[in-house]
Amino acid sequence: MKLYRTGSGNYVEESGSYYRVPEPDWDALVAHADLRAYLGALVAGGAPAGDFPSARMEAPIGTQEVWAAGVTYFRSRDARMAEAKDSGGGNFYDRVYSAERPELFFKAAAARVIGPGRPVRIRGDAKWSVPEPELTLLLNPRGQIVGCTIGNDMSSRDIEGENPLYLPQAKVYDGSCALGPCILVTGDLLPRSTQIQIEIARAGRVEFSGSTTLAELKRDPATLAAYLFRETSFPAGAFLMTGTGIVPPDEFSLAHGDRIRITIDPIGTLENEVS
Ligand code: DO4
Ligand code: MG
Repeated sequence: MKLYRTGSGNYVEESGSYYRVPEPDWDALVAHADLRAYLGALVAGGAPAGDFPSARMEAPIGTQEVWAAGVTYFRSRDARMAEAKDSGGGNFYDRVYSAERPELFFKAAAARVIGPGRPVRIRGDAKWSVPEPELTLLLNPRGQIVGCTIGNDMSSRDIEGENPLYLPQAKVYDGSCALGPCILVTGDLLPRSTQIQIEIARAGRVEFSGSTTLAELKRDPATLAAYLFRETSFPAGAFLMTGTGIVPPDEFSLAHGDRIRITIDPIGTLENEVS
């Protein structure tokens, strides 16, 4: 089942049909004692709504904070070590990749999250900007994984590489976090064979494409979630990006007008243009 937030309310999709969700409050939905059963009952008892196609899609978020895990794929470890080697910070990334405690950082307040079809941004003071396509968990206030979505952890690699202490500036700025198009509400974690794909088009041509699978994700999503909730409470729940396994070649930097398409098959495609 997929849960959508739109300008005209919330919808659940099952087998190609869309049903209106009477609960208008996203935070209340996320906090539901059993969201899957609640949505399942709506689908079983309701009539499909025909007005979904005309609804304006919004980011599937209420007031949740967005957090992110880093260096959870070998490819990400390698890229960070290379970009930070001149600053002497490379070794931190190697250590965190194999440490028991994961890297977790604050990514975005809900108000700063960009929805599907809306523009993401690159920093004006960065020279090397990339998208990071990431499976993103939705956690309820009890820290349970209730579903997942697609996240784009837009990043400024030159700022991050200059000094690891600049990470918040490389990661947190207006238009740096996109989520959507929906929440896949599932009781099971996605299989390790699940593909994450990205395509970046410039002036109508594919400038970069790449893919990875969840088999390359070194950390167990449930363990990442447990670390996030260890000593921090989230009364509205939280999103947790699980890290990137796709890094474009070093010569590549995003440009204004680029179109970023991230696909995780059972969830859908998140598409944003760089403004
Ligand atoms: O440590 C820097 C951030 C890493 C990150 O965002 C990722 O691996 O996805
Ligand atoms: Mg990332």
